[in-house]
Amino acid sequence: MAQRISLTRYLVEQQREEGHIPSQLRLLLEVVARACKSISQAVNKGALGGVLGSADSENVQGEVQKKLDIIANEVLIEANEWGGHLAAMASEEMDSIYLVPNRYPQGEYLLLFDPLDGSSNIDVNVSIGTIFSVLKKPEGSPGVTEQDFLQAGAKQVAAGYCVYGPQTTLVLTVGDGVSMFTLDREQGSFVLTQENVRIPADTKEFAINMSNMRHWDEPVKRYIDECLQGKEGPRGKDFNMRWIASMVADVHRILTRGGVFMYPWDKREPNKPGKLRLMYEANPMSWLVEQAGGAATNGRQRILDIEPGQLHERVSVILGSKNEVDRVTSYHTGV
Ligand code: P6P
Repeated sequence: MAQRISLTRYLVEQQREEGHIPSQLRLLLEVVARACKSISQAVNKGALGGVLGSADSENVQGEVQKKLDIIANEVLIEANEWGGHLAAMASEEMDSIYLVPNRYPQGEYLLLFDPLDGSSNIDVNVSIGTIFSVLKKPEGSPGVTEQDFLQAGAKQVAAGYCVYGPQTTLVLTVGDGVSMFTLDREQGSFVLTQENVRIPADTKEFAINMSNMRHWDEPVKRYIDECLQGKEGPRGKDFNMRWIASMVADVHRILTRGGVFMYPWDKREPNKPGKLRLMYEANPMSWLVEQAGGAATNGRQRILDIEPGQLHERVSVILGSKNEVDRVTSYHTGV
């Protein structure tokens, strides 16, 4: 049987051999992984754990929070605040940034996360996940403010997600490709199950919420219409559609077998660039996709080049198989 490589060993070897991961970052990633294990256990209890259903509260997005949203957020805060590797955290579930309390040592990293993405699926037992992004605290800034978090996605030093599905799988990049680790529940450890993940440049599978079709702008309507015409149409091939309504699960499928995922701007909220959040959904997922040979744009520009103006700002997302993303982008830009 092939030797099992744990997440810890993988990160130590990345640190030692590749010099990609300073020890503080390695420690941070191990803490995040342990927090994801705890979240996985809470998710897997479901109704038995009394964690289903909604809390009677709303988050900064104005969305009703599920009990598990709050639990997952608390698990990530409590796991990460004392380790000495972080200066502050930001979460989809918190209006403002969370400064590491003075009683703990301050570190040089900033951690951003969507603690439980896809929470509309929690109560119906469909895969959900945690998305995280790591930035470096800007040099010289004495304290930490929200402004320190407003860095383009290209500045990330680590990004990943943990999908809570039939398996619990941690997917990670530190800028040297994408690796996947499956949770061995008996051992309680994440085990390396795939390295150098690659997304095929072409695909026959698109992921979009078709019920919004009448609200899309023309380039998206053109692209999807051509897919729907199948082999008789201009694409000359039939397409399949998937929509799990859980970004982590949809992106995991794309990293595993290719495809294109789209949550584009639509005229329901004309003043919002899109539904998904830039800092802790689109940026980490876009870096993972690019590190696996795919592409990610907002229809017009590379998502990782977008200079953020606000912590919770939204963005239109088109990501996945490079040739398909390039096509959709060309329909927007005419290039
Ligand atoms: P809709 C989940 O709420 C989420 O933020 C993403 O995970 C998912 O891709 C999208 O929203 C689903 O949105 O409008 O199809 O329910």
